[in-house]
Amino acid sequence: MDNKRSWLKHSFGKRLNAIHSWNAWILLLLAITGIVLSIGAIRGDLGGFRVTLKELHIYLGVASILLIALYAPLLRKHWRQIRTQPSRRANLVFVLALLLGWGASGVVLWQFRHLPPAWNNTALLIHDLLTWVGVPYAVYHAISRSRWLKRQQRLDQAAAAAMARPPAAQPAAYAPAAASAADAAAERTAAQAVIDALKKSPITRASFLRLAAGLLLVIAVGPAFYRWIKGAFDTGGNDIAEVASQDGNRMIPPPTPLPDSAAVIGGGAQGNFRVYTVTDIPAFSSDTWQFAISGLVERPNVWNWEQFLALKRTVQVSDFHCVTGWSVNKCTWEGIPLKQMLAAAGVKPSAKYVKFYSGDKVYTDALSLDQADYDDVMVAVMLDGKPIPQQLGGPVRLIVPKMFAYKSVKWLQAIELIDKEHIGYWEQRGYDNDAWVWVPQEGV
Ligand SMILES: Nc1nc2c(c(=O)[nH]1)N[C@H]1C(S)=C(S)[C@@H](COP(=O)(O)O)O[C@H]1N2
Ligand SMILES: [Mo]
Repeated sequence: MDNKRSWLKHSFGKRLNAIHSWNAWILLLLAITGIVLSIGAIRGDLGGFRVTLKELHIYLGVASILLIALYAPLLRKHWRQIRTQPSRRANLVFVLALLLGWGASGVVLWQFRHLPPAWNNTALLIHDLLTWVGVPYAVYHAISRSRWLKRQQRLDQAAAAAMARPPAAQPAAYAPAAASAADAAAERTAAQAVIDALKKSPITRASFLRLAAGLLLVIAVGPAFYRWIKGAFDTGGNDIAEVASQDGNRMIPPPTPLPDSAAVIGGGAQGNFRVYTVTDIPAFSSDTWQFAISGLVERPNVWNWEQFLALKRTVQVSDFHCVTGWSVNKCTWEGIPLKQMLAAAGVKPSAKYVKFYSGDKVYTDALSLDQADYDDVMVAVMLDGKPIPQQLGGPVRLIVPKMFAYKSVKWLQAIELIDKEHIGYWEQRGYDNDAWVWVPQEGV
């Protein structure tokens, strides 16, 4: 109450200034936490801190929305105040659009559990796009309005004022035509100086610095932005081809696709995978690669690549959802249904859980036997008729379509039947052990 009264007692200008600087600080922290969160390659280094960081990012986002609410009552007066300054008005409209867009898409991403994956996907796209545009804009805005640049601007103005002062009286100029040759030479130099000054481009120090800052930003951010745009709006799964072209796996022979897989019955994956790993990306060769099933089973088994390729495979089309909001729809996966593998191995009655080991030697996850019994849980070998690229978990990865993709262990090399619950890599670091993707509830 006290706070509220003192807030209202402040002058309009003071309140605006306070909101402006709070907004700047919150945006800075949001940008830092958000960008760190979005870098796939450092997920492993962040570990459990990632989850804390995400919470922090959400709190900051909520604070930023509250700040807009605090600003809303001042908007009309502020708008009128800057009516003669179109660049300020443009800036205000742009910044408000950014903040509202970030806020709305952020809330969707935060509440993803209660929303269809398609919403998530769109929200993430918007959130990312606004970040690509907004963060460089904010940096530019901060530089071009900084005290440092304002000082340069004052220097420019001072210089211009000096130029405008009339030159000191030059008695020589009024001398009769009998002027000496030396006087004529001096006159020529002075005249040339005027012409040179007129030839100089009107770029002032301040506008030059502003231009340089803008250019540097474009150079720094441009290429990455271009790559992101290309990936984000390319729904044909081009990225998979690009990722496949950099494959470091040497698996010989390559698997021969089944007819459904060769025909890509799903029509081709829609969307782009973000390559996630918590270790360096491991590489595999068919000379040494092995796959094992063991633990509480009647018939433990180990296969080499050729033997593994002889196992009976099926084809399924399913969607792939990461808990951070992106999805790849209509993936045509070919592989061995987990169910079939478990049946062949003979699960002992004492077994309760299925544990999955990645060839990166760090990542693991687990399913209960009930969960493992879903028909679409697959030990996948091919995606859209091609070997799974190394970066996407090839040669063999798990696919659990009904759950968030942190269950879909990449570089899968071993399955162990166990009797105690195992908490997977990300679940140990704060991810929900209940990984079911939102599904429309029928009837109930
Ligand atoms: N070995 C391993 N498997 C993993 C991960 C990982 O970091 N390492 N990340 C998981 C998460 S959170 C997701 S969203 C998907 C990402 O799959 P992709 O890298 O093929 O896009 O893999 C899952 N499986
Ligand atoms: Mo994920």
